[in-house]
Amino acid sequence: MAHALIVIDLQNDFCPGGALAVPEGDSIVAGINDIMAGFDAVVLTQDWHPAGHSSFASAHPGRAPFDLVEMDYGPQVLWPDHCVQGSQGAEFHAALATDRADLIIRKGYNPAIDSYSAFFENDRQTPTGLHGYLQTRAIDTLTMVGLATDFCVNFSAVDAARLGYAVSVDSRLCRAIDLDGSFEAALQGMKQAGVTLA
Ligand code: VGL
Ligand code: ZN
Repeated sequence: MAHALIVIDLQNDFCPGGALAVPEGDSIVAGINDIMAGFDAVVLTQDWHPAGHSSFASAHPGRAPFDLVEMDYGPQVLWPDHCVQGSQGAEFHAALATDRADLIIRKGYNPAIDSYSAFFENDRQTPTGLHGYLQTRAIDTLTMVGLATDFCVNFSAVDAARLGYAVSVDSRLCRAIDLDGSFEAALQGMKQAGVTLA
């Protein structure tokens, strides 16, 4: 069986200077490039929102970025506008070795629902297609790295474990947003789901 590296959302808007910058988000790029050759497959995810996306605070009059709201599918943090389709902010960090990717999976393109996870939208049931891809390539083991530890990496890792993959998150090659204790909560949640934290 085979082992894939899943690189989550290493995009300009999540790096210093970007619209939703993760502290030191760019500091993991070189280390991620360095390990790519050791995997049977490399998958990149790309947060890819239409303008006016429902996860943007700007789409909710009277709301501010980082407010928590209740959507049909559950609680949702409202974010600054970020990773708008076709924008510079949605591009991968320029130093990321994107040529090595076998697959780039985009997520968050549905205007009405966010998608933190690489596997499911935030209703936790609408698939992105990644599971099918990995199954057809006989990949059963995943290492996850990227941004942000407490949101997209966390949701992706927990979903992967739930789907039956052996999952490890290399936290040296991840960085967190850390909103109201979200980093600690994510570490606990991943451990509980059976994710190995390196
Ligand atoms: C992310 C917030 C909004 C992430 C994406 O990549 O962790 N966080 N969209
Ligand atoms: Zn997003």
